[in-house]
Amino acid sequence: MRTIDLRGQKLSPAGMLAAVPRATQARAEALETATRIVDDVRTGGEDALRAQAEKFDRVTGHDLRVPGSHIDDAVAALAPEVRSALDEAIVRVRRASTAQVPDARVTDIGPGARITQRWQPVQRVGVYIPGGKAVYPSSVIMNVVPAQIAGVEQIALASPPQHDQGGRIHPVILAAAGLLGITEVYAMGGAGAIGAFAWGVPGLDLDPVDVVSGPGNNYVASAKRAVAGVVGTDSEAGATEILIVADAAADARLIAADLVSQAEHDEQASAVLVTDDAALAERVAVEIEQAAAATRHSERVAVSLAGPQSAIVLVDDRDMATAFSNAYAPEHLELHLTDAEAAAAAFTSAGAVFVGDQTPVSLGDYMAGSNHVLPTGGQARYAPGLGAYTFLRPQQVISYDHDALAAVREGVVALANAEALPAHGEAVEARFQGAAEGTTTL
Ligand code: HSO
Ligand code: ZN
Repeated sequence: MRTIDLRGQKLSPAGMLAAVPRATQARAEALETATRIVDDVRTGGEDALRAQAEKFDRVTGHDLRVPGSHIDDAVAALAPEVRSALDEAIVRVRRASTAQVPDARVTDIGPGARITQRWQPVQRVGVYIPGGKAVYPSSVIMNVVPAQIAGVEQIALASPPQHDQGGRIHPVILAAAGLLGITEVYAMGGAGAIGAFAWGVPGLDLDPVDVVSGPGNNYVASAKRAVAGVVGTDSEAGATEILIVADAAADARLIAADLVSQAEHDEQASAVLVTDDAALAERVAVEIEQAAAATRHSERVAVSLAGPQSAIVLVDDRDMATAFSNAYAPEHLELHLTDAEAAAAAFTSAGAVFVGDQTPVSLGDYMAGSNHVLPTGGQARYAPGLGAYTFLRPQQVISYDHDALAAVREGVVALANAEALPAHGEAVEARFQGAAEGTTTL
């Protein structure tokens, strides 16, 4: 892992970003391919999905709609410690997701004039869970629980059929769905699954959904772009990122462990340490060599840590560390600072902030109660992670009575005339003329 010394340099946010460029993905080609696959499903339905399963998953003759008994079997087959961990994670994510549902709010605009802001769940959601190199039952929880807490009535789940499981989907993914009471599960993968959710598949009784959520590779992300405007989608999750800001008192061993933990996901993962203490930087450089060599996925980790997207960054002071982190807007930010609680307020751009050295990202990946689907690639500058609000639409309900309308009657007419839309004004005037005059209450 390289060390970049930015001390003494007066860098703009863009200059800081240039020092540690993120890995980029080839989007144009993936979008073209994904669009073709999604269109195939729209026109070819079940046949197209089967052809795609044969081509991409090497699976034929499988159940596209997973029978309920398979879900029950998967739950029954869960190892007890995995089952209780999933149960505990569900309880915790439910608790935190509940706090994400805003109460309706009524605002009195004037006498007899009221606007209610309420939050409506979408009716139907399709959750996509990948099944290739990365098999994450925890992601089932992170997508399904917020949707359930939001009040979504129908949740369907899709995951690729596995060649080595006789065309069934990964058993622990299926079991996690079962624990959450999901009964509509499809063995279909990749861009085709996104197309099936967006357009529906009549032959399978699969109705189109309102929102598609869930992680996936470049093709899945591109498929979500291809169906934008047809369905809502969550934000695109790219390669995992961890940025740690640490001071002189930080524990180098813990920092190395946490950097390696996220590098384990992907060769493209970014692992960045930002510190103003050169001695700590040296200690971490030593620790991380050892930790990276000893870990099970050491090859993948080595590629991630050696890449230009990973670095130890030396800065002048806390202010510069904060500025760097806010410019970078990491998916995960860990604060290994003596005053971490107080310092957290200044770190405004991060998918999630992990405060203090007893709060590692891998806690958040499974058990903290927070969501692990978070914005990557700097999207944390403007986008949130997945939450109950992903499945909610704020909606304004407007209610005026006759007198309240009378109070703004002239203003509406004036603006309508100014826009050369006189019928707009006339619609208001109609309430004050003829039979309706004085009797209409709106
Ligand atoms: N760190 C990943 C989520 C995950 N980790 C799932 C383990 N399983 C992206 O936030
Ligand atoms: Zn992780």
